[in-house]
Amino acid sequence: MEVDTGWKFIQQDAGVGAPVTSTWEDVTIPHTWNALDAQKGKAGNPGLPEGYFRGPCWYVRKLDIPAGWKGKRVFIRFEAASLVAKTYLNGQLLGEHRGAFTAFCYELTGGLNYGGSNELRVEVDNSHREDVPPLAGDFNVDGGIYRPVHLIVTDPVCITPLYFGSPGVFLAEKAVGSDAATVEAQTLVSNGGPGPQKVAVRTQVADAAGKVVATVAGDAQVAPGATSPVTMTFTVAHPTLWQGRINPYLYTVTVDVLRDGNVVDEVTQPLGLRTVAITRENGFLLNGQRYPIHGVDRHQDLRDKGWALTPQDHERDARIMLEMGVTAIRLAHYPQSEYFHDLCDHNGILLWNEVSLVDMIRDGPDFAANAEQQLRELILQRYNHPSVAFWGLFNELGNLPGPAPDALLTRLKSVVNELDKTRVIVAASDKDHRSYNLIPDWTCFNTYPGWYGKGVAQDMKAYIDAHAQEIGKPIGLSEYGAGGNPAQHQEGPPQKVDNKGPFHPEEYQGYVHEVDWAQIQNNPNVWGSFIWAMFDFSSAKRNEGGAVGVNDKGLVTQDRKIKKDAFYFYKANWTSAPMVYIASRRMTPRKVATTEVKVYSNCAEVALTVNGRSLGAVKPDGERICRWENVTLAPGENRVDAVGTGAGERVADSCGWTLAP
Ligand code: GCB
Repeated sequence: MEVDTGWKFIQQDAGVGAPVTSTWEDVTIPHTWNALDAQKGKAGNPGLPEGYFRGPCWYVRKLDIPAGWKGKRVFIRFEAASLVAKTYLNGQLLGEHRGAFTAFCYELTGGLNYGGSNELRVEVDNSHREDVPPLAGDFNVDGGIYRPVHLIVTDPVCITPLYFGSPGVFLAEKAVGSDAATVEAQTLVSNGGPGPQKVAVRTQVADAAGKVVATVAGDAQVAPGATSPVTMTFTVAHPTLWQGRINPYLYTVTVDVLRDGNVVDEVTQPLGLRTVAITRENGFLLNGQRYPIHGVDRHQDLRDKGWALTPQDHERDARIMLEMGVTAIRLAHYPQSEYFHDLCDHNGILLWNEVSLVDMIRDGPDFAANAEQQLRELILQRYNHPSVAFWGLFNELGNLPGPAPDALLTRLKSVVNELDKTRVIVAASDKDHRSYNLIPDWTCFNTYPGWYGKGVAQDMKAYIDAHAQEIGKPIGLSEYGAGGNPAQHQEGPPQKVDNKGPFHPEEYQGYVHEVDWAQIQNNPNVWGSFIWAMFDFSSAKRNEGGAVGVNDKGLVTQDRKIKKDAFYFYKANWTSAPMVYIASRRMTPRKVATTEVKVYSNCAEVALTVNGRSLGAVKPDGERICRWENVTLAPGENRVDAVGTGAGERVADSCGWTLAP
């Protein structure tokens, strides 16, 4: 049961006993108080040191609990609250959760007034904390209850929702092949009743058509107040594997808890049977076969909404990425929404999930304990999603001064190995020759040749080769890219721009991606790559490229309205349904009469006409680019038409350019 409506909110440190007056706002979850202020950046919020409000705020929700729930158990589960949340029921503290990105759950049963009104109050505080990662980063830490909240009502005997916020069911794939798949299902059964309980647990697996293909049962004697694991193994004969975007086939696992033969609780989880691995020789393997990682990085962020994304917002993001041919997403730099995981399960997109250790760590038991807690929550909460292929340990440690992270990373790696041996352990480094680069199984690197630093985009290959040599195996590229403002243009040959300056032309971004991709694709030293970034996102400290508070390296604008040229460059490279796209279509009016016309297309051939005059047909090159050099535009309006053909298909694109010398 969702309890997303009916909340009251106040952006001040009201305290647990404060009366809820008319100054409290009505809000709906998902909610953040930073949707608008953060995007004005520091320039627009000179009074706020970080460019947006970070501090304690309060939420209140009345809960009318029916008398008929007496004898049941009641839980409240928050999918996330940023950054630290203290939850009170009828004035009594239930607990404090530290960490902005993972779910937490409390039992309300004993403190409820049945047949009457109750009050839930949550203090949510997104102040910077030295003991809670992330300590830094090129993104905002929005405050609020920004993901759904659920009220869960169960029998005294139930599958516990209290174990690290997880579903209480863990499906571990032991062996997956075309003949059979063997899965170990562990269920945590909790007894909230006064006496010991003998329970049966039944696990049923249904295929995508709903047909039951495996059933197993187990039982347990659970002491009062205790939680017991019930483990059973099932086999699916001749399984249909989850094959990424080729065939994201999902089974459904239903776990029932029975008391005296009656089902008293049920949890349903997705099951996608697949293996993921990386090898030196063949790169990334899905089910033992080479599979392309056409990856992008994504923040949980949207213009005018900040982190408070609705299901429809997640669906639109997934649609845009599917359109471009994305096969993998790095969820940078923290765990993202459960619903987004469901979408990726269903659409066959692989996910990289990372714990939010960004730029630096701190010494001390509190910081380490919290990092470990966030990692355990991440893994246990996302365990059953077939889309999850990678666990990430950090991003760009060493950017800010701090203690050496080796000991902490070694501890976190052992936590991953303890909980899950079926995914690949990765991390994103931007530092050379650090001992900790060798801690993840497959270290990846963030690099921006042609954007940051002195070099040019053509340096990518040398960078890849040097880093593959450093770690002694192929690398992943966890980030690469350039800024691009689709309202700014650069006529003539591409020229490097000042990354901190006000001019980030769309053309230069497209050029960097063309040159980068030429060096990445088919490079045996790269097992996978991720573009920084799929969407522009809020970063209050930035003021560049003609925008305040935005990182503009997205291939799509922060409001999702404009797909920049570079988006179509990848669409041409990563998809096969015929498409054709005229680059620089927004570059109008123009001053220079003689220009190159550039078209991105996956067709066999593209024909160009300008003002009705044919300029001939061209076959796309190795990066799916067609070029017509030295095209002369007429003064005033010009009409440009590109027609792609091949395999009996015909697709067209056109645009208008005004020459106004
Ligand atoms: C990086 C960081 C990422 C930044 C990006 C950038 O290397 O990992 O958080 O947003 O570069 O745009 O500078």
